[in-house]
Amino acid sequence: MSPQLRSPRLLWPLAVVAAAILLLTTALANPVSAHGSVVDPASRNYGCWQRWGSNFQSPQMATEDPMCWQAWQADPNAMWNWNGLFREGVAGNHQGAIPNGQLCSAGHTANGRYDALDTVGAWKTTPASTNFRVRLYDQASHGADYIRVYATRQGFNALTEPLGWDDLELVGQIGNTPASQWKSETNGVSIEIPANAPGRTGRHVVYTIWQASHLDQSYYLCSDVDFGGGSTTPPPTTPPPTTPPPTTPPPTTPPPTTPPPTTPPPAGACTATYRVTAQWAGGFQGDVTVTAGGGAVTNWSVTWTLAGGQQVTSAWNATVSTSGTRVTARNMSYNGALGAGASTTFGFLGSWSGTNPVPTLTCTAT
Ligand SMILES: [Cu+2]
Repeated sequence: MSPQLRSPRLLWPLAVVAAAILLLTTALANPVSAHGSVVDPASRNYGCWQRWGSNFQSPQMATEDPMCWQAWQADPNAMWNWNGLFREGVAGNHQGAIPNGQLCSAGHTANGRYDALDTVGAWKTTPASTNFRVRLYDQASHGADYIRVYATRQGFNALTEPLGWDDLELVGQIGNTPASQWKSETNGVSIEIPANAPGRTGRHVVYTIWQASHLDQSYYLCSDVDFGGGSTTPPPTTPPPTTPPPTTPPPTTPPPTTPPPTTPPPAGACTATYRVTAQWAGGFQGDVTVTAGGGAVTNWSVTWTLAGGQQVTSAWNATVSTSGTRVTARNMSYNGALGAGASTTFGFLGSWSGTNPVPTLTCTAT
């Protein structure tokens, strides 16, 4: 994934050649280290690298892509190191660590290498539907403790306003997802996070926080999108959310387990409890805790019936299939075996409309 570096033309003025050699030297002295970024919709610096990495000497960058140009002028390493935009030791307090107006540089991380990504202006956008997916590419196979996707509120003007925390609404998230569950790539892994940002049209910023499962490493990625593509797509019929999305993070402590039934279940049996951990207009996150009964189990499955038009859109720590309104969740290879009384939890994202009742679960074990 290293950029194609082209040799400078012989007829170029000496100063341009010297500058190009300086850039080449800088690039070679700072090999791209293995981390990651949001590649679709492309983060600001990944997008610049994608469009200009193989053509970084072209003076056309200044006129065709002025935001990339100013960032390139400020520090070419912001693009060469498109995968290094992270902080360490934030301990989950993202808003405390990153001041308003500095969200795209992760609060001037890496000695200011990415500061120019905070510049307000006409960054190139990726056309997107308001029901979209964020693709995160992780070259280091860190996996995630969680990934949260935010979008700016309708009315926010990304061409004139610095991005602040109060401009953002949570529009998608996933929980703990080890790299083994991500899609394998030639160099690392990738994952798609479903997101739903109804009621938006035109230019917006999608902000992704990736809490990597590696030290306390958190990544902050700004992607510029054009919802509806600014074209003939009719405005969405879904009304904007009337309830604010949850601001509390999903709990990091396991949910309480159900009290043991008064008659101990037979060996090999299991029970399951269901909890909605977060809910917003049109979407929710759920956790299901599976607990083995009086004997060890080697595999389990949990079934329930969807009421009120719910859908399961993605899951982690279980394989979930839906047939009609019937949902079946089966263990992964690594969490099927449970000792007597032991528990494991899987999670999922769903959509809902009308009501979102808690279903009755059936747990089966072998
Ligand atoms: Cu890393």
